[in-house]
Parts: sequence; C-alpha cells; structure tokens
Amino acid sequence: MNHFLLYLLLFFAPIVLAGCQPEQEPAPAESAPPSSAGTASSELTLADPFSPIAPEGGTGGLFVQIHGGASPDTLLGAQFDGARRVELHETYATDDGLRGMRQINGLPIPAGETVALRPGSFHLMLMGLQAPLTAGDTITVTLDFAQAGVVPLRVPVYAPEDLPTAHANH
Ligand SMILES: [Cu+2]
Repeated sequence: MNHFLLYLLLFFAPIVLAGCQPEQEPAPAESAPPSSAGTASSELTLADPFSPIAPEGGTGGLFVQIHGGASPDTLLGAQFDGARRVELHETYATDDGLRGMRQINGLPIPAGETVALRPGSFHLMLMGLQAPLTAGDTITVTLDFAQAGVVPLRVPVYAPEDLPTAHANH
C-alpha cells in the first residue's frame, strides 16, 4: 500500500518543472570516454535529482535529469545502501488505457541529449527502505552507467507539496 501512494504520485502529479532548483552540483562522470566530436560537454552529467518522502519498509522513487556526454551511454541501474534493492522502471500504457510500470535492464542515454527520469516516465525505485525518507533529508545513491561507470549522486527528499512536480492548487 505504500507503493500505492507512490503510484498515485507517479501517475497523477503533473509534469511541471518548478523554478526552485535543489542546490546540487552535477556529478561528473568518473571515466568518461574522450571526446572526438568536441561538441557540448564531453562528460555525462546529472541535474535536479529528487525523491518523494517514503515510509520505512516502503518503496521510494528517485528522479533525475541525465545529460548525455559526447558519447552514447546506458543507465544500467543504481545502488542505495538504505534499500533492499533498486530497480530501473518504465511506465507504459496498457491496451485498456491504464498505466503500468515494469523493470527495464538499461536506459539508453544518447550523446548530447537529455533523458529525464520523472514521474509517469522512467524512474528508479528504492525497494524495501530500511529507514524512512524524510522531508529535508539528503540521500546518497550511486548510478551505474555502462561507459561512465559508477556516478555518485546526492538526492534531496521532498514532501509531496514541495516536489518539483507538485500541483500548485491541490
Ligand atoms: Cu516503478
């Protein structure tokens, strides 16, 4: 049932980027391949991460924007010490107009493009939380990329009304 709350959040929160950005340095990729194209940033970067609050034993969500570097990469998954496991998910529309979500093994990050993990789309799920995710906390996770390797990321935790995707008048 904790998952049900996240379900509501994922599927009914409007996808709007608020003006308030969490203070967050984009984590540089540790071993980005050398750039031959010389366009834009050569390294993959992460921006605007956030997680909604979630109870102990429940399931949390993790959202972030991934800006591709000079070479294509693939997000393979993530690790979080405070969860039993982390899964990479996508949402999809069923034949009868409903939406579901399912695990995927990798998410391509094309060179120079931004791929958003956001409610209602791709996301990471923190399953079996050993402690609650509390508003105001910051958790540290690591994202695993096929090329960039392990990239640490600090993620602020928000109450539903403070989420970057929060509805203004609900
Ligand atoms: Cu999911």
